[in-house]
Amino acid sequence: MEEHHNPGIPLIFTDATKVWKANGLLTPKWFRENYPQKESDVIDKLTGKHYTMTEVMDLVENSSFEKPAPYPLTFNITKEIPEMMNLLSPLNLNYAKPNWLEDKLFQRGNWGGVTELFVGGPGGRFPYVHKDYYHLSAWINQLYGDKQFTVFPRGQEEFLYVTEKNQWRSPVNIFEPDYNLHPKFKHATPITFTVTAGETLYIPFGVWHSAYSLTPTISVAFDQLNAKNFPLFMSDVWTFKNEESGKPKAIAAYGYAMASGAVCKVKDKLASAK
Ligand SMILES: O=C(O)CCC(=O)C(=O)O
Ligand SMILES: [Fe+2]
Repeated sequence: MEEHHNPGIPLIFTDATKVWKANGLLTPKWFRENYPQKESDVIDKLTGKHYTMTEVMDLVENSSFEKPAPYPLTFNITKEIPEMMNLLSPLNLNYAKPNWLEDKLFQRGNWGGVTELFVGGPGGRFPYVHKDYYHLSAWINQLYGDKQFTVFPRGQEEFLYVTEKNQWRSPVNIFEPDYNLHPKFKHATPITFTVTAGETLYIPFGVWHSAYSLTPTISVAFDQLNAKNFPLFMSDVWTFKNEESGKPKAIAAYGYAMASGAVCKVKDKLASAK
């Protein structure tokens, strides 16, 4: 926690996914054979339809650095491919604990408790540097191919031109920075590294990051919430709900989340007392 979580320095677990049946199993071929028609979250701008798994795999296997496939191409595993969850068990890898998003109380609220499949091709860049909504911590499990990540340790918001308006996304194009427009970006000290099949990347909550697919890649990402990020999470619940649905709904959601957090906190205490 002191060396990685607190300063916002990412951590790679080299073999945590060995407990998952999915480890070594998930390949483009496997998805083509098992779920050819599953629909991606992403819409093909030409046809107006969601890309199917077959189309996604065609896109990433034909992607190149000169002409990259759209990135990210995602699938909501929790909702669209729930039968895959048994290949990802225990979801927490026995490391991402405690995780209140695994509790039924938080699975109702749609507060980021989804397990997502990310598919990419060579040259595919996450469109912006960002921090994750609701201040959740992210666990990104690379199961096929190589993906490069860029992470900014805590305290570099100024160099990323984070403002009230750009609270979640930086306007800086970190891949091709324009130093005339963003001169302070010169002072940023990003950490750039590659995560390969079988490895798990932990990005602590509130830490700014982006991704760059180097080969056809498949990863499974899930989020983590517990007592550490709960206060920031609650503040986001209020802000997002208030903006989205107004004060009465925000009060209800806030109350529900607060009570759920209190229950999870007690459950943590009981579990650690065992
Ligand atoms: O492309 C990736 O693997 C990173 C995705 C990410 O940072 C996100 O969805 O918040
Ligand atoms: Fe993210």
